[in-house]
Amino acid sequence: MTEKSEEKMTQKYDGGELLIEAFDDLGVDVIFSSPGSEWAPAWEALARRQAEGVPTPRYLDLMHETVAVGMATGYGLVTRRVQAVLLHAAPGLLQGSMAVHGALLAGVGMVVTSSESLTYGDGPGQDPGGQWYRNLSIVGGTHHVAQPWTKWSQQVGSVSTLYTTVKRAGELADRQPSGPVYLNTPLEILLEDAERPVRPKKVVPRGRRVSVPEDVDAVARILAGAANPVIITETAGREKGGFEALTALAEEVGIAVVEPASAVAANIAKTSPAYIGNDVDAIIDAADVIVLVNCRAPFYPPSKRPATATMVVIDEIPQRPHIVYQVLNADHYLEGALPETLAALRAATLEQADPDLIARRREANRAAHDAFQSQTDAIEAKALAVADGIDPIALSVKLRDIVRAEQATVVDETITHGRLVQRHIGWERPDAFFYVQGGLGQGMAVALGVKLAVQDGFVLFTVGDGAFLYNPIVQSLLASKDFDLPVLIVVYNNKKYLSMKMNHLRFYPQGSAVQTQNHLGVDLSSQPELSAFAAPFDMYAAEVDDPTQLDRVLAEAVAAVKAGTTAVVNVAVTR
Ligand SMILES: Cc1ncc(C[n+]2csc(CCOP(=O)(O)OP(=O)(O)O)c2C)c(N)n1
Ligand SMILES: [Mg+2]
Repeated sequence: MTEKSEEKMTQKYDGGELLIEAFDDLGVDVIFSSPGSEWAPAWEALARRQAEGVPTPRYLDLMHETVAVGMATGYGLVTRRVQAVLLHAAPGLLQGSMAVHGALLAGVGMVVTSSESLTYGDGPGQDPGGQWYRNLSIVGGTHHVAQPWTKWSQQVGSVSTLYTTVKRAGELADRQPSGPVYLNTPLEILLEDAERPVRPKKVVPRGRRVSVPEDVDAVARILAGAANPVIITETAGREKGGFEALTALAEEVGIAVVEPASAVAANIAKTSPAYIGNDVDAIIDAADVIVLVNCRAPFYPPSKRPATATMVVIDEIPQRPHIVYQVLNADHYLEGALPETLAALRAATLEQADPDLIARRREANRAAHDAFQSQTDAIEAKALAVADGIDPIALSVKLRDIVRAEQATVVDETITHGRLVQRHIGWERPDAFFYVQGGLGQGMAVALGVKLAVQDGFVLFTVGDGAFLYNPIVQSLLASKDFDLPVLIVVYNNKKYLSMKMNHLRFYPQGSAVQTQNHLGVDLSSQPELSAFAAPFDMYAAEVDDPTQLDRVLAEAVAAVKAGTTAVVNVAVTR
């Protein structure tokens, strides 16, 4: 035992020290915080460590809970490590709850913490402050509030169990399906002296699971004999190595890949000859084997199912506990870790399959890929020819050029333009695309968290005008400035909540709203110039509605971002 660890073990810690120690031992390297009065013990511990030069997680003060949680989500999406978030009591937790729910949907592991008082000033220890008595408490405790939208939620019982509970919470968050857990860390416990010495121990990586060979062989036999097998995937690329393993399986074994509009991650390159498009309905009855790879919700309505295809489900946790209703109709399950399972399946199928059949399937997939690509090219040519205004497809094509040139990562929070972003900006690399899951208004923060993770990498954030206005814009731009996180923000601005209008028209195609041209819940024409939010932060700002100016504006914006400042480009799109 080194002298240093000896000293560590006998030092008197308080709860704040234990919390930071536990985060450190979980491998947390950034603490995302939206401050509250419970965090003095954590700040003390951090300040002491910083003063003494002890390696310590980086601490970020963010000015809004959505920014703190959203950045943790973005950072976790790229690093695939458990994140730590400090919020304030019940109110801060409630403010951050939408983003925590977003992290639950996105499967990002994080330990979210905030406090409750235990004594309200009538205890023997330090006075927690009257605000806990008068303002902050919530009946049932904060951990009950967080329970429905976290993976696990608990109160820390005592200072003696704090360190281990925080580590356990992190390990729980990291297990599949990974997601946010919540810990109520009462202020009195954070303030309490820790009499017992800590025995610090780093958390080791989780163990991997594999499917047993018999299960893999059964599916390999089916794939080896299939005439027209198709993979549908939403999040294969969310697992480390998933993109590469899916690509190898699909291309080498001759399985077509469909990424539906519900895909939220880059799973296979849009240029892969195995990629045949986004239309599930087009293949559902023609395929003889459908392989769902990390695909929570393949068909809509859920009861829809293929006419004859055998359904294989490959997913470490196919039945996602946070989803209320889920229909998979599986004939076979493979539930090992994704990359390992796909690799084993590829090897086993290649061993059994007739090479001529595989060659024919690969040829057919390439032809389907080329046909989809020609369609895409034709759609783009038409959009680029529009002269009176900027078609959103034309904008997406220009952004694709930037993404390719800069090897950019795209964070997308568009709604009606989401399909266009996926099809026409697209992606070629693992982790090159993340759709923001859950409620609107987190995207800027997620993009900043992604930027924090990719460091010198280029980040493009695409967003509708409505979604942009849901974001804590000021607080997000401030975080961008404070922590030197330049991103390119492009608003697809149609001056409305177009999606709300489309929903209304679906239910009431000939209703009063149509007849009187009175569409409530839609109009955003009173919005201020959105790029003007950049001005107080000395960031690049531009508004553009003229297609002949778009290239210039985007080039200037890219140059600004590369020179270190965020750019807000507000593009008036035709629809
Ligand atoms: C927090 C939150 N509130 C409300 C909604 C409902 N909602 C979904 S899409 C949308 C409009 C988005 O507008 P915009 O970003 O301009 O996209 P467009 O519909 O114009 O494509 C709204 C209000 C939501 N998803 N999240
Ligand atoms: Mg809009």
